[in-house]
Amino acid sequence: MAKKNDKPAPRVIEGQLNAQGMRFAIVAGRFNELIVDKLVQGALDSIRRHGGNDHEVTLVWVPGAFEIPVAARKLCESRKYDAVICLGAVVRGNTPHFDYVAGEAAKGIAQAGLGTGVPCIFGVLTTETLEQAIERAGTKMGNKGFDAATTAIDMVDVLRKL
Ligand code: INI
Repeated sequence: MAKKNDKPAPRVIEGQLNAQGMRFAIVAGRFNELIVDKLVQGALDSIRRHGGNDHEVTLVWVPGAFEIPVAARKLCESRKYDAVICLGAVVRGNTPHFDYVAGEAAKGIAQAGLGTGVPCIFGVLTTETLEQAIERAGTKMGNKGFDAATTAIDMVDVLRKL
């Protein structure tokens, strides 16, 4: 029984990590494909381990991270998916236009989600070196693709409750 001076508890809304019946699109940038393929495998692993099904996943490859937003936006607008998971690897060592590629990818992915209301998840590695990217693609720093898919599952469920 509540005591006289007890403060009321807040109503907490949060997502459950159950991907059963959820439909996902994954957009993957082919540039640095060896790394991005590991992110894709990580994302699929998360979806499966949280009760999702490969039959509910569509994988779309685009040339590089710069092209992810236009494909992500179209997938969001199709209303066929509960979330769109964007995966890529932009490595500063590779290019003088790192900031443009990484910046446009981040901005465009955010706009696709905000403009459509479909959770559009930023799973693009932006690192100084190839080694740092490898560390985040299933070696000592985990797998950013797994994390991105887990975030997608969380967001689908929490948005359904709002
Ligand atoms: N695309 C990436 O996904 N990662 C990179 O590291 C990268 N570098 O280094 O240039 C990259 N460039 C290609 C870019 O995404 C576009 O595909 C290209 O500019 C054509 O629009």
